[in-house]
Amino acid sequence: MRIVVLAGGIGGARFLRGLKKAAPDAEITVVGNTGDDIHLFGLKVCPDLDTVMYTLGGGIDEEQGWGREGESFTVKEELAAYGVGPEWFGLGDRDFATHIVRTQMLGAGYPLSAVTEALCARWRPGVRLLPMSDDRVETHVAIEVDGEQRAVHFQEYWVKMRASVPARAVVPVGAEQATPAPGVLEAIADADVILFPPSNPVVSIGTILAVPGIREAVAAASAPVVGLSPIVGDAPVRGMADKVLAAVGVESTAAAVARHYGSGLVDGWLVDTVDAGAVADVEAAGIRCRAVPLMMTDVDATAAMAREALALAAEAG
Ligand code: GDP
Ligand code: FO1
Ligand code: CA
Repeated sequence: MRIVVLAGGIGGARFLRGLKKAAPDAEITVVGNTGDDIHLFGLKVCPDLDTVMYTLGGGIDEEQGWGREGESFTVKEELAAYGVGPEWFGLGDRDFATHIVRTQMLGAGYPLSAVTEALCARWRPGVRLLPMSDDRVETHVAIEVDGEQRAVHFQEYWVKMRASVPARAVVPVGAEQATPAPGVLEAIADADVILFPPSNPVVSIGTILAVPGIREAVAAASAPVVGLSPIVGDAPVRGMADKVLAAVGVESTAAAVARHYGSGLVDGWLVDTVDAGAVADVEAAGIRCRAVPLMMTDVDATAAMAREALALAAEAG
């Protein structure tokens, strides 16, 4: 079975670990978000691609959900000693090697998709990891500070500011000029099932869908599309999804996210059992809906979620 998953970072990566367990014989293609990418110290950092690669490759810092396990921060400390910032983004020594290899290959003319394939040759994530685009797309957040409007890079908004001020708008800069990476549209067209994991609907899945051609391809795909809500009990399980949903005028509920995607895009939607009251609302929007346990507490719990998503896809197919 060919499964295509549009994924961000931590939520998407953890879901993929369960999906691999639930469907060990499936060919899984991941279309990864690159809107979080940031250029630091002359290096290109791809947080969401790396989180998927490290998580599925067994190198992730499990408790944090991002970055390498067993990290040290000598390079970061030395950069700070030179007064070279920013200091608020935690790049570890092991992680730096990934960004050096990536930046070196990009500099030699390889597209991001080829770089990602090369890095995955080491990590062997067990899925085909494709960036959403080889072109540069960078998510910026419009905020208002002391009455003045400012745009900050998504990582600054989240990591430095902890999303402590309202987001007025979320802008995937460069998306309009970007084209899907090689293989992305073909994978979507050939898929038997397309899944939206419980990734951030705005800055992860929304950014992937903002690349011209991808939303259209998913909507036109013969495969059923099933999503899992990242919102449980009217709040994100972790992170700032509520803040960026508010920026796009979507309330932080499981049903509102389903409606935000729309029945033209998703055929099925899983909500957590605490949101069982939302099932009728989602079904009224023309989207099949089930309430099942949606907390990815361990791989087995996540595999159960993945099985539920595949079952709903089979029903909607
Ligand atoms: P990020 O790029 O690192 O933020 O990762 P993603 O965008 O892939 O996923 C972030 C989303 O995952 C957040 O909105 C969380 O609410 C959601 N999430 C994290 N853990 C869980 C979980 O156990 N269950 C569900 N349903 N959502 C989760
Ligand atoms: N997230 C943080 O909250 N603090 C950090 O210092 C941080 C550093 C970092 C370094 C490399 C990387 O690949 C990811 C990193 N993240 C960090 C996570 C990153 O902000 C992700 O984009 C988030 O998960 C939200 O998408
Ligand atoms: Ca991310």
